[in-house]
Amino acid sequence: SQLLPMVINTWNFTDANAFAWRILQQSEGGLGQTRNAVVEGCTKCEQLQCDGTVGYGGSPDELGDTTLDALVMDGATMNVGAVAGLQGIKDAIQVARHVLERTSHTLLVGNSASEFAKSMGFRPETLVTPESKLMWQNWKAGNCQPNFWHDVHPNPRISCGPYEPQATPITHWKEDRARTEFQMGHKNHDTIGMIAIDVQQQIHVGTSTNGARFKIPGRVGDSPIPGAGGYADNEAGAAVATGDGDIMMRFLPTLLAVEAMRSGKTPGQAAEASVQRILKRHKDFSGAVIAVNRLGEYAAACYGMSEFPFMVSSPLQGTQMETVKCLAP
Ligand code: SD4
Repeated sequence: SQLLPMVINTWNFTDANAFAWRILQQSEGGLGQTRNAVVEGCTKCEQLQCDGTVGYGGSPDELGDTTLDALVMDGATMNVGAVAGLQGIKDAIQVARHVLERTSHTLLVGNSASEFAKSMGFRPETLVTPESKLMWQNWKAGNCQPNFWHDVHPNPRISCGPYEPQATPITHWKEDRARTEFQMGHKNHDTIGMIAIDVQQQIHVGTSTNGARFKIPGRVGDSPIPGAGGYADNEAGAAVATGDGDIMMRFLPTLLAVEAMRSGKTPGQAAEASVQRILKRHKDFSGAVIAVNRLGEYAAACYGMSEFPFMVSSPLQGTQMETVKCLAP
């Protein structure tokens, strides 16, 4: 196929895509390089703090801390390595790769994931920056602030805190600490989800994010969950998702998309069906799904914004940004 090898990822994360693409070029047809490509491509975003929503120094939680979620999935073996709520280590997807390659486990969480990372030689560092601290202090003080979606969303949403107890206390919750049902902070998050395929149709998927702004500590989104934030199966294809993880993860949208392609749907039909599945039950989510079949044919579907940009590199077109119009409400 002239479409392969290829690298495709969510949002306008050009540098991450170009970097992954360069890694695929290190061997003819990208052979054997797809894991390196997605891991190094997502690492690039972590280092660049893409959109403030990947890597350190973004999306402070209620206590002002930044924690990271990441996943790597190998479409040949269906092996997965993932971390969630990783604290104090910047290289989330590299740690996820270590979970994949050095353990028999799939997902490590929180402080224990950090301990694992340290045992693998990763250096502990604070993920808090002056910017993330200020963002958190403003939120604590109850000041509204525009979020990071402003360039892609027609109506920038405003996030405001702290959470109010509900009028009717939910008594079974410890300390009556009920939050407002809807936290505006959830509405800004631009995960990188990346798919790389070589000429032999070997697929890897990677994701990395710092999750949702002002989340309750311990909150984990879709990104490190196989089938939610990303999924790969060499026999069918791969998909990645971005957006409102709290909602999306309930529907396993990337598993749905891959299974749709397995049963003969085009990537376009698969991506749209998976977004429609969520929409059927939730009208107030924003998100996007990219689907790629094993031939390298691809498509994206989205909802809750006007359009969704994504990056594609392939032999025919080099590295380019594309956009897709989102489904109408
Ligand atoms: C999350 N889905 O933690 C992730 C964030 C994201 O685009 O996708 N941002 O909810």
